[in-house]
Parts: sequence; structure tokens; C-alpha cells
Amino acid sequence: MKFQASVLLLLVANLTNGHILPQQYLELVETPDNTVIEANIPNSLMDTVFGDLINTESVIQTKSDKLASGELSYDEVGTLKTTNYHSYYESKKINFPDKDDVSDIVSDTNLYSGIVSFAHLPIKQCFENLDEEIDIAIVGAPFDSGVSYTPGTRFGPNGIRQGSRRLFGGISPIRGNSKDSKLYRLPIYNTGLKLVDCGDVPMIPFDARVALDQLYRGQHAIHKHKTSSNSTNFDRTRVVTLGGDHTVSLMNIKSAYETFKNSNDDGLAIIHFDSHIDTWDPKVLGGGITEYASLNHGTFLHYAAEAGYVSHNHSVHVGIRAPYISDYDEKHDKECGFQTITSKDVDTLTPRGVGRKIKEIVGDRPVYLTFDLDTFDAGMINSGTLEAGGLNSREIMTILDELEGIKLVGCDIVEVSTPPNSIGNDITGLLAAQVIDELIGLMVVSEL
Ligand SMILES: [Mn+2]
Repeated sequence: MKFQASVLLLLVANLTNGHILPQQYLELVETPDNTVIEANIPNSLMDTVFGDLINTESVIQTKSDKLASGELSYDEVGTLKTTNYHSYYESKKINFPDKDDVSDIVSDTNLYSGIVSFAHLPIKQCFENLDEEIDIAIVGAPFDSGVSYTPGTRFGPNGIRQGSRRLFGGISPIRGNSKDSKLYRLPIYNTGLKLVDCGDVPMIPFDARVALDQLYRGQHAIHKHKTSSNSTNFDRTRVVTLGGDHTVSLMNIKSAYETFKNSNDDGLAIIHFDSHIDTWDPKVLGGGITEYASLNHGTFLHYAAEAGYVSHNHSVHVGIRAPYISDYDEKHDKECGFQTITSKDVDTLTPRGVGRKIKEIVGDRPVYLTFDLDTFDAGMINSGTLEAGGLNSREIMTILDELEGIKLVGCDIVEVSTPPNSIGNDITGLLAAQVIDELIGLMVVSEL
């Protein structure tokens, strides 16, 4: 039997020592050995802090019932039984380590601490120390001397790294498009492959020719590294480049082509995510006034095709929606070897269908994937040339995951504009970092 005699015993404001004592409730309960005792219902710290707000009559009743049934005992709740603050805090005293003990602070374990690298990867000087084995290298290309509209992408590598701080191991529940996918729940940063952040190639802002040559030599140096014994399908380091305006991709593709071209030497299959075609004839975009002006972020794929880096009929634009300047642009684009999937094609094909179509186009050739941030809808990001009618982040993640199995030899994300004092840098960096995370996933899974 049980006595229903909850009594609010007291609420004491102990003003003499500056503490308000918690409410205590007197209860007569029958213990399992049939003894009736008069007891205070144990208070938790929450009870102490929130009082009646938490310790309602029904809560008191529940606790009383559990004490009576033996489900809850005073021994078990002893540490919660708080009759005054002093005893509670006395039991929670902290023991500080010895002053010479730094074991808990030597490594970067907070998502918001440490010297910022992409996804907290180790930072290496990769342009020398060529004996260092690297499977996947991140490198920044801070450059915006080739833009036709909004500058600011020289700050892109920093913006992407800032946006990547919450990428730190773990298992994404939405990686991979099905449970049969090798990407599904794959911890991409912890598979045994060696991933490093090589910092940025310092690209001078005053002469695009010198800057692009610096980038090319930086890429070439990284490509000299061998992979680790954990790499099964690649013997040279694969590079993920953080841009930079889209002009930088010409140097990235050039070095990747020289390192990974197949025996037929018919170029790399280029997967080009963008709202613009970027194959513009230099005479059309920029007017062909000087040779110097001819190479820019809207013409770099024209030059890539001219140089033989683009595998004809196995390369594709994805997300196109910006207007052609004239009909000639479309004709010239096909001559450069590209097929086109527009942003509205995503409506009819679905994101997974788009992924499947891209895979059909590139086949088993070595692939370079270049991702212009303006693939995203204009409402989401800061980029060199924003365009309405774009894709959202989930559509992009699904399309990229569907590419599982392609032979991805290199990739970049460009047109990430995160200049100082600009609203929206955080979300721009975050979305760019997420695309890189997806691309690293594709690179890692191609080793499995
Ligand atoms: Mn572009």
C-alpha cells in the first residue's frame, strides 16, 4: 500500500549564505520490505534550478511510485538528491591536470579551432618534399584576374576552407544514392588513403600569364608525388583545386592531362558543371583585342579543346542556362566536343537520371570534373557571374553521388567569391566545401 500524502514542505530562501535552497517534498512511502518511511523525494539538479516548472505534482507522484516499487532507490539517486547547492557542487569538483600535462590540447579536436585547412586535413608543403606519398591533395588557386563580371575569387580558397570546418570525419547518412552504393556510410576521410592540404599556389595579381604559369608549376609539382600503398588504382597524386576564377581550370586540366591521359591520348572526358558554356570563341568574348585578353574565365574551355585536352563527344556541360551571345556560340561549343545538359533538363531527367546520363557520356575514360559554383541558383551563393534558374544543393549532391565509379583523375571548384566584408561568404564557403566533400567521396570510392 502507499500513502498519497505529498506535502509541499518548505521553500527556504537562505539569505544568510546567499543560496536559495531547493524545494523539498515530504512523502510517506512504503519500501519493498514493507516499512513505511517519511522521505524527501529526491531532487535532480533540474528540479533545483527549475523548481515547480519541472517538479509538478504528477512528477512527484511518479517519483514516489518508483520509490515505493523499488524501481528507484535512494542509493541510485543519491548523487541527484540535492538538499543544498554546496553538497551538489562538492560532488562535481573538477580535477585539473598537472600544469605540464598538455595531452588534451596538443591536437586540433574542436571544429572551430586550429590553423584552418580543408576539413582539418594535415597541412604539407607539396611543391617540394617530392618523396612524400600523397593520394589526394587539396591546393588553392587564389586568382581573379580573368573575370568578366564580379571579382573576389582570389579569396575563394580561404572561403572554402572556412566553410569546411564542420567536415571532420564522421559518417554522412545521405552519402550515396542507395544502400548498395559503395559510398553509402563511407567515412571518406578515414579509409587509409593519405589526404593532405598543400595550401595555396601564390599567384601574383598583376600579370595573369605569370600567375597561371605559377599555378601550372604548382600542379606539376604535386603530380610528381607518388601515391601510398593504400592506393589500388592510381600511382600519381590526384589534385582537388580550390579556385579562383574559372581561368585556373586550364592549368589544372593541362597538368592532369599530362599525368593521366590514356594510351589513346584522346584527351580527358571533361564534366563541366556551370551555368555558362565557357567555350566562347575569344573573338566573341572579349573581342579578341589582344592575345592577353583572349584567355579568360569564359574562353578557357575553347583553349582546352584547342590543346587536345578535351575528349570529343565524351565531355559534357551540366546546369547550362546563361544566354548564348549568338547562335554561333552553340555551334562552336559542339566543335569543342561538348554535349549539354541544361538546368531545366534536371526537371525531366531527375537528378539521378542526369548522373546516369553523364556516366554514359564519359564511359571508362579518365575524367576531369570542373565545378563552377554558379551551377547553384543565384539565390544561394556569391560567385563571379550569378544566374537565376539554377540547381539546389541536394540536387547537386545526388547528381554527384550518382557518378560513383567514374575514373576521376582530378577536379576543381571555381568562381567561389568570398571577399572581405561581403554578406553571404559563410554559406558560399559551406556549399563549395560540400561539393568538394562529394568530389573527394568520388575519388576515394574509385579506389575501392
Ligand atoms: Mn565557368
